[in-house]
Amino acid sequence: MSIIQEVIEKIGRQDADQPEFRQAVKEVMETLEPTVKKHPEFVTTKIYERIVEPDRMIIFRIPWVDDKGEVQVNRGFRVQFNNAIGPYKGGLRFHPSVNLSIIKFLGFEQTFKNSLTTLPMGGAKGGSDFDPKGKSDNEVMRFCQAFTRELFRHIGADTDVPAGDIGVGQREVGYIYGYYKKIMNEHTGVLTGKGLEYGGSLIRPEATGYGLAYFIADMLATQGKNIKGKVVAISGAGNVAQYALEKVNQLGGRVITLCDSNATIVDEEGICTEKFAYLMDLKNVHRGRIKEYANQYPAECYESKSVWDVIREKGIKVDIALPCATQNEIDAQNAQALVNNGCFCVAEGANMPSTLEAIKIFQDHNVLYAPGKAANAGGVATSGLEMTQNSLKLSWSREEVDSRLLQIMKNIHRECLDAAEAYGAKGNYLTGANIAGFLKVAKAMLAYGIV
Ligand code: NDP
Ligand code: 2IT
Repeated sequence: MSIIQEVIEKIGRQDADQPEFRQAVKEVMETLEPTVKKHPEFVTTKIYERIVEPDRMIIFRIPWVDDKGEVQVNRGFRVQFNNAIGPYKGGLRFHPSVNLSIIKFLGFEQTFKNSLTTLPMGGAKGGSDFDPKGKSDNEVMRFCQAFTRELFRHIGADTDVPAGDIGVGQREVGYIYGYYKKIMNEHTGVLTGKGLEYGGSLIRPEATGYGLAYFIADMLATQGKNIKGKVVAISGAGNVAQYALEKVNQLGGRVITLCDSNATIVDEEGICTEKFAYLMDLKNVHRGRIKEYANQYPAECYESKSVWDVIREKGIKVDIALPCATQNEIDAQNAQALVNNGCFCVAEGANMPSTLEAIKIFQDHNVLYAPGKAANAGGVATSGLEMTQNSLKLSWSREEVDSRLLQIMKNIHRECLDAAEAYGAKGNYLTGANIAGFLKVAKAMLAYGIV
């Protein structure tokens, strides 16, 4: 049996109760097969076995007091996956579904993603099963402070730099950073995604969505196409979805869908300028639900259905699909429906939104398919730029950060294609992203010896 299959089987046995982590390991490891022959030194030093094992996993109790004076207890996580190429770096997720499997898969993916950005950042992820929905600002603040009371001892500007993810945006980063600053008495850039007044970077809020659109533009260009006039389906209605929508609009595409965990809206005319402003206000100021959009504008609203279910059931034609909500949102059935309806490009704003079976369908039908670790890397890359600005103790202009983001996305696109070609999988962005991300981390691990 190949070393790759041995590693997949070992994780299958060892982490049998961690389906998301096993899925991420299988997706990455299978594409690394061509590296085994070219790098016997990785086999003898057991790089493949070592890279699927996190450096450490921290799990802790978070007791806090709600507005009624009742004590609540949540579970906190920080998985420091790999710091071979730089300090641990990766977001925090607050969502009731959070468990060790999800945080491990995210930390594993982050390791390769961060490597692709070309910036010196290792991989980590953290979070809690805390549900921010329906909580008051004060409850969110007390929770964030309780979370930080344990997290603070594990992070640091040169050790581990958290940021946002699902359920963690600028409000939560502010509370966490403010409490860290208070107890440590230091103002270093220990979190990214901060507000502009206290060390945040311009373009960080926009970066994941903008970067995703820049990446698609480059993919389409390889086939002599562009975004202008294309019909685009976006899922989610949060940070990534919002700014992907804005940039696709700017590039001339027509976005017709959005969703949250309660409903999907379809607006065939396109969610353009004035509607975008309404959406930003609805989601970020009022923290409302996406179904309210359909009360404001002529749009269809489908309760309890994902964007991909609606596209399949209604036979809606889209050219480009951008899943920007959560893991495993596109299964085989919905992938097949996208292909049947003429979709020719799928780029992942979310982490691991396509199941392994869905990915196979995209690839078998020659869909331009970009995995999240390449297509959504603009967010963490701009976090890296925030860290640089914090170290330099200065702030770059919007134009400066945006042009660096654009260049990084172009580099990632090129790295994916070059690695895919060098390892016999021309045009395969998944194989290219995984191999390019892996090689840098593996070579650094090799240099350190057995540690
Ligand atoms: P937000 O919390 O801002 O938004 C998440 C959106 O997805 C919301 O509309 C939410 O709906 C929906 N959603 C979340 N979980 C589910 C679920 N289980 N079922 C249905 N809908 C769901 O998060 P982000 O936009 O930051 O993150 C979205 C995705 O992008 C995640 O996969 C994240 O890991 C990834 N990502 C984020 C980056 C960033 O910089 N923020 C960078 C790279 C990747 P509801 O409000 O109903 O929960
Ligand atoms: O998945 C991701 O890349 C993020 N949530 C962003 C992480 C970061 O450190 O900016």
